[in-house]
Amino acid sequence: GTGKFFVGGNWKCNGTKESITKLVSDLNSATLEPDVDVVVAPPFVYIDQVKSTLTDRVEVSAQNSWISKGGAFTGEISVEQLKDLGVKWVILGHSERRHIIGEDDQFIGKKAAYALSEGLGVIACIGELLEEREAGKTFDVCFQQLKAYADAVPSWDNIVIAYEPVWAIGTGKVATPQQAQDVHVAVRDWLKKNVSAEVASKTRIIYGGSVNGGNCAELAKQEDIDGFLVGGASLKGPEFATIVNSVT
Ligand code: G2H
Repeated sequence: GTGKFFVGGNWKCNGTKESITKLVSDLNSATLEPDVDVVVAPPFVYIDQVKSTLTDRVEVSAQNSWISKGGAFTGEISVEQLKDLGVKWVILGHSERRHIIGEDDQFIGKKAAYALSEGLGVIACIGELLEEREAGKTFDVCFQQLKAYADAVPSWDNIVIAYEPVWAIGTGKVATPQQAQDVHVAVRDWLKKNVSAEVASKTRIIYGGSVNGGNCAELAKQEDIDGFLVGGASLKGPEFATIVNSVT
């Protein structure tokens, strides 16, 4: 792998004050391999609760952020507000926001550029739909999504790429280690040709889509898998710790 292993827990739109109290307490008492960046992304409304109770060992991410400076944008959350709460990362371009909410490449690219300009790290998601995979368009789709980030951002220093095939998300149908590895290699190759050899070798490419305590070890062995973005299994503290500790 490339650089430090990175494991993010994307809690999505799940949890209550009570369940999050339990999850934080389980994370605080878990043994986490020291050489792994660990990040959790609670729903906005629980970020402050998590920040004030979770060990500093684990950084906090948002699941979205507004495209520019805050102001008259009803219902949005600004990067400045996230920073005020001690948030270090933001997940952008997640397939649920692309395909359910309707965010497009350009909008996502602008959000990424703004978040980076304000000092947040960006977990930049990409990934193909099942019909796109079946039509042999996996690489084309991923490259187009990558290009939108590349066209918008001035630097890749603070970006982690999350490859999440949409057919594997929340379905229990995980990509095989080889399927994931093949796309990760293609992504790295794209970065090399279109950004720079340095960015290609330094940027962490993590896998997401039905990662759990049972399948993480085989995936983690792949040369170009530098960590995971975990949804469902990140809601259980001990299982999330198992995934963190699958670093090889
Ligand atoms: C993919 C992943 C986390 P899950 O969306 O981003 O979710 O692990 O539930 O498939």
